[in-house]
Amino acid sequence: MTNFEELSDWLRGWAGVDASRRDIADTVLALADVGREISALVAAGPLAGDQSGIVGENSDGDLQKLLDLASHRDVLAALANAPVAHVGSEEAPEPVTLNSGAPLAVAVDPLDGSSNIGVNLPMGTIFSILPALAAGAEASFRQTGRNQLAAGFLVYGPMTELALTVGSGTHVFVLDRRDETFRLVNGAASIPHATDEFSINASNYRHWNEALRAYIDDCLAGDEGVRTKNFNMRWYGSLVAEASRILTRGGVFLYPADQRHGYGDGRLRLVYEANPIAFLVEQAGGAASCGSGAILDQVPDDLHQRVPLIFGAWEEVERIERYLNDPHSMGDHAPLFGRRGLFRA
Ligand code: AFP
Repeated sequence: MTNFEELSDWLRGWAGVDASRRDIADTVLALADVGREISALVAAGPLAGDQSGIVGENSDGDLQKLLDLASHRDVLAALANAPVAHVGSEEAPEPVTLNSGAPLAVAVDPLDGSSNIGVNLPMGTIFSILPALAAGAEASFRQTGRNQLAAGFLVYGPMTELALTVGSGTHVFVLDRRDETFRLVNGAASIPHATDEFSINASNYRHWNEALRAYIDDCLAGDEGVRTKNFNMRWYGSLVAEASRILTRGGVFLYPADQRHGYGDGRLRLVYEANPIAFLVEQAGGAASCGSGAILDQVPDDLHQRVPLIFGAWEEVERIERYLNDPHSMGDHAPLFGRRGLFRA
């Protein structure tokens, strides 16, 4: 007999007799159920057919793969039976209305990390639960991240993991394959305030601004440079896998704005990627910034808008903000411009 509390019991204990909390609990359970299904599909790989076939483009020009659309379809089907009025999905140009008058709106990336399909690397599903506004779907997805009632992500990796916050800390559950139930393994995820591990796609180095290059240069210089300590680097190509690692052992993640066409606000989307991650991270004692302010304070003007995303150890996030906004405050630096980075000839 296991002593790890089941997700359904934990949610029931949190919700009690509060009708609004029960609506949130029912919605989280619906998402956990569909996560279980997507996890099985991902785990089957080519045995479930060609999941990586390109079938179209989403509104942002990202290629859509069969598994992207299957996940989107399954999430909509699951939420149709939950107290959810509107769904804002990465895979649909406009919000989808499911149950008019229902109390909740859900923003979702049905399959994050789809560039990892077919190569046995982690993927996931990210969700943000908001109050549905009487003004309708568009308005419901233009609320700041501070209005989120709950947020979470599933990681389809060696473990199928659910990270969840309902505003009282960040909780981590793992799918027990013996009885297909999610069980609580960490009731209070906590991100250390300092770190020596950063996560960035270094192949974009030449596209970053000088301040960001300076920050990464200083990390790479290790104990021979101004940071006086060595750093490690990780990049999984999957936001949820990076976020899971940072919730577990700390670190800092950066997907900054860069000079490539279409990347002026980075790659990640504010409403259904950055906001839920930021809620989970802040609830775990970390910080999440767009480079000039808290992610959760950003006011969306479009469901699919992008935002630069820096999150994790709050001391490191604050340092990166100083590089970006007050580089001369970094004191013991040669002028940022003309610095020689390890990546430059
Ligand atoms: P995909 O879902 O299109 O693979 O994008 C995943 C993602 O949004 C995020 O999960 C990763 O951290 C990031 O993109 C990877 O971006 P790069 O492919 O530019 O490294």
